[in-house]
Amino acid sequence: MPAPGENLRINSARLWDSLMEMALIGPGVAGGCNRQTLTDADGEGRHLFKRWCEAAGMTMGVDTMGNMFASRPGTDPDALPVYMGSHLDTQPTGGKYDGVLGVLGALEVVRTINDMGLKTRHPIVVTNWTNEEGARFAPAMLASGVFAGIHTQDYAYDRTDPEGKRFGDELARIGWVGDEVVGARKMKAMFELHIEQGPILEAEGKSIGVVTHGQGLWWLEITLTGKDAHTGSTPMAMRVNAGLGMARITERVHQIAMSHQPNAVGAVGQVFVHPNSRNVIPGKVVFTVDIRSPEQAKLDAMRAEVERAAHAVAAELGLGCSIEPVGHFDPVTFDPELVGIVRASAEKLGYTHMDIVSGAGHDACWINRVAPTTMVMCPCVDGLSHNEAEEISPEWAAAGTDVLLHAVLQVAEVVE
Ligand code: HGY
Ligand code: MN
Ligand code: MN
Repeated sequence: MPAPGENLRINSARLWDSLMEMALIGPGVAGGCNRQTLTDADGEGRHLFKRWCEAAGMTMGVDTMGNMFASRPGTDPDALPVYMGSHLDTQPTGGKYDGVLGVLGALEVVRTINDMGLKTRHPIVVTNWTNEEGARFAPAMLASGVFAGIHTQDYAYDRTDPEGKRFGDELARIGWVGDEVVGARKMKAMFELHIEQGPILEAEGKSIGVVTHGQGLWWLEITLTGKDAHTGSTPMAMRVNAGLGMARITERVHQIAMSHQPNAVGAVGQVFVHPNSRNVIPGKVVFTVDIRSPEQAKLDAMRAEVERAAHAVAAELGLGCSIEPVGHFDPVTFDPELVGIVRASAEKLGYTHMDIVSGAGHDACWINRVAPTTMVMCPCVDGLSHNEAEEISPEWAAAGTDVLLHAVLQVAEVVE
């Protein structure tokens, strides 16, 4: 049967209503969301998503990492399913759309297929990946990483949050330890719809990002040890100031990223200062360096330069210095055939589009290791994300979801 014509579109109002309803769960303080992974709010959002999926006639499977898989049967039960999804967990000061658009957009695709009474040869599965953000439990994309065989489940279960709580204990506490073996599911293809989280699409006036690649990243956790001492009575020459070391290394990270322009970024986002008292020179600082590039050579060079700089600064200041990689993936090339299907779907639907490299990491980056995978992107206002003011237009949300609909239907093969 020919693929549906360009007049087949999703129900934009229904999608927007679902996005706004999900945003009420784990609300932030400035209009965004704080639905961090494995919190009660995450658990509540999962239950709502499950209810919606079951109301759309899907059956829900959950694996031992809490990954959720809502299945819509195909006419051929032996055909490998086509997956689409993203993540419902957010940053502490996250927006309403990062990840959520990819999960609820996929749900809207199924709702639309149901409305049209379409059947597909391949089953279709809507997915919510646990702990994509890595904000509470590093690294990012933890559960999709276990699914893809990058991490063991034991490693994942033993990851702790800043309060020392274990991932495995928190997953059990919210009641989302499933019974499926992680990674046992096989896929024909996986699509992830996501906001760009950068300024390019909006600046270029494009509604759709055809994602050909994803940049690689390193998260390097640096621990500097000095000596707690009185900020008033300790002579400057006697100080062993871990906070000063962190400041100098933060500046060096910026300089290293700037020296590798274009296509290189670097910053320090998370810092724990001990004892974090106004009148105590910090005797210990633990902070994470985030460096990224789509070019392997630049990524590797930046890691080496950051580590050299950290040890040099520590030596200057008489500090102890240890560096632990707590997150990493190399630059990603998505499946060229699926990328072509996304591009053709955007063209068929008359949406402006351009090829783009994803600046952010996504579950698709890991699933790309075990199944043909690609992404669809839509713009976001001012390219802003990981900020409660993150915003998109209903039109952009609909455009991305329309493209997802047509790409998935083509790969899942409409039969009647
Ligand atoms: O860090 C990232 O790129 C993603 O938002 N977790
Ligand atoms: Mn995301
Ligand atoms: Mn994010």
